[in-house]
Amino acid sequence: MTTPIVAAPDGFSLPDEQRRLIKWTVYLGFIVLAVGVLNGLDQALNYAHIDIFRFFPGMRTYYQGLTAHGVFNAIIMTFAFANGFVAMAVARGLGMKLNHGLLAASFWTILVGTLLTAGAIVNGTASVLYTFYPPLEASWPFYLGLALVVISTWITSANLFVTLAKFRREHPGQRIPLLAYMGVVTYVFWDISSLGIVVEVVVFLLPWSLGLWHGADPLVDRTLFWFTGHPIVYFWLLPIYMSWYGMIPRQVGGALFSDSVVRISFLLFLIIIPIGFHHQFVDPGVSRELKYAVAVLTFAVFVPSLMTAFSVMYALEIGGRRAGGNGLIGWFFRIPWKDPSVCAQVLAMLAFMLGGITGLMNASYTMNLEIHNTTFVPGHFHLTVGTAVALSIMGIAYWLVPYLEQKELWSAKAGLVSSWLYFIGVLIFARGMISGGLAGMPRRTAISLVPYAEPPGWRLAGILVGVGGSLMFIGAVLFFVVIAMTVLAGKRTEIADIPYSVTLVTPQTSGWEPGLDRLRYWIVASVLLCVIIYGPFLASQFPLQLNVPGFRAF
Ligand code: HAS
Ligand code: CU
Repeated sequence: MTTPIVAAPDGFSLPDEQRRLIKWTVYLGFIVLAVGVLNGLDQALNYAHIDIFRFFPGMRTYYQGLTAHGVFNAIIMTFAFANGFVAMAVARGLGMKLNHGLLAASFWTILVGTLLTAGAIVNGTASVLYTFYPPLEASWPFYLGLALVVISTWITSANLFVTLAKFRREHPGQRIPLLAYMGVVTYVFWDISSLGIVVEVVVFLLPWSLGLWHGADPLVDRTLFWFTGHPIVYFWLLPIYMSWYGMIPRQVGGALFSDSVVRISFLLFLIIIPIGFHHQFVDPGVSRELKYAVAVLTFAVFVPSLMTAFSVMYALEIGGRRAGGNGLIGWFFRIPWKDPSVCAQVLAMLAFMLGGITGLMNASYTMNLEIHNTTFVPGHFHLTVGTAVALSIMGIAYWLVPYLEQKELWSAKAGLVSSWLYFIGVLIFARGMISGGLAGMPRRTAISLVPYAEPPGWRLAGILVGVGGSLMFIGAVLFFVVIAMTVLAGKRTEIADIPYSVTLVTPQTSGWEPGLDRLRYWIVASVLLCVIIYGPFLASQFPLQLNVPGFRAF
């Protein structure tokens, strides 16, 4: 028997004014993405020794461009997309409208935050990159803006919790529908994860930029940053998993084989938050034992992604076989490749397999010593956030924008060309970044300006990065054309519902499985592990050394 994973399987639509707010939240993400992507072209060409920085306002130097690229794409776009998409999916999953005041508050907060942060980057007072490590110092609007961007996600969380509480009151004894479950766990996970960066920015960096502290404590600030900076990557990823689990099976005519596997995978992400130290393997001042414990936990967080890989692959296989595909891999060619939404997301999954493998390499301590701070790392993360996430968001947009606008997609063909260009581009780009990194090419460096003879391997790597990055850029531009034309010139149509998956096995209401929905126990487990890993380290840092003066390099 197949069971829908939504509470209102026969259709539910959000009130128009809520749909409008969700639309503008998502569009804010797309606008920011467009600026970020433009700032990606200059970065990629830099590796091929082509310097276009001087031609564009807002990216006059390498570091200004890199800050814009990282902050806009990786922080603001992803958060805006999550605030809109996840809220919409939770509402749909529960079959209930959201709290309107909170939805509006979240939108305005992220809008003001974006304007403040963008203003500081564009006027050149915040070229501190997306990790903003002190003692590099930015002007206060940068930090305040980022704080507001994070607060907008907390407001969205509040909205999800209020709506879920109402659902539980009205449907006592029922399991949380899977689509809503994934969204709520994503935000609970993020609420805990974001505490590090909030303390760093609100307690230390913002007052410091206003002259209230006289210096910064770089190790403590870096540690707080990576407390959040690691799990942030799953806050980017989990909304995409919602689509891969909760929507893609439906879009390919398949089904999810297990409801519980999905919930367990999300709970594993929720529990394994405190592994940010794997970004600090080379930091002095962090003990060997702590680094070892975190390396082991990092391998553990590989598991829920492997579970996802197998579940989603099986869902694709069911769809492909139902469409007449057979043999070991014949089904793979029978999924609807002509649907740009499916095509983009399956290509994103393929890229993510390589992203996952490179992640495992990063996590291995001895390998990390080899590749840390080299271009290997951007090679890894353009396969993960840069493709698994970004290309999936483009794929989702191919049905989401038509749904939000009630208009037909402008050109499916252009969407397909865009997806393939982006995918082929990232493979070339990442090949360049990864081989360059293995040859010692540093990341975050204006390679086009290095005054010494390049070591072997750098030249070819740089050219591949330039060529691959340009293809990704062209693919992304085509995506924006499709979306803009859909909004401006799409034919009116009526799209009643979003795609949502069915599961082969009904969610159980007895036995151990309902325990997966008792979120408070899992939250306690998650917080406990954070305290065990971070508590002793942070306690050992007192009294804090707030004495390193800030400086502006660019
Ligand atoms: Fe990472 C650095 C380890 C995942 C993003 N990572 C970064 C940075 C970013 C980033 C942005 O341990 C740089 C930060 C900076 O600026 O310094 N990462 C990992 C590990 C994983 C991982 C172990 N990373 C991600 C994801 C990201 C992301 C996801 C963004 C969304 N990463 C590290 C480490 C560093 C690091 C170290 C520090 C490096 C350093 O020294 O600086 C794992 O979670 C990955 C698990 C993934 C998988 C893949 C599953 C595949 C799926 C697709 C299935 C395909 C299908 C189609 C279904 C196990 C789900 C198939 C069909 C067929 C027919 C085949
Ligand atoms: Cu990490």
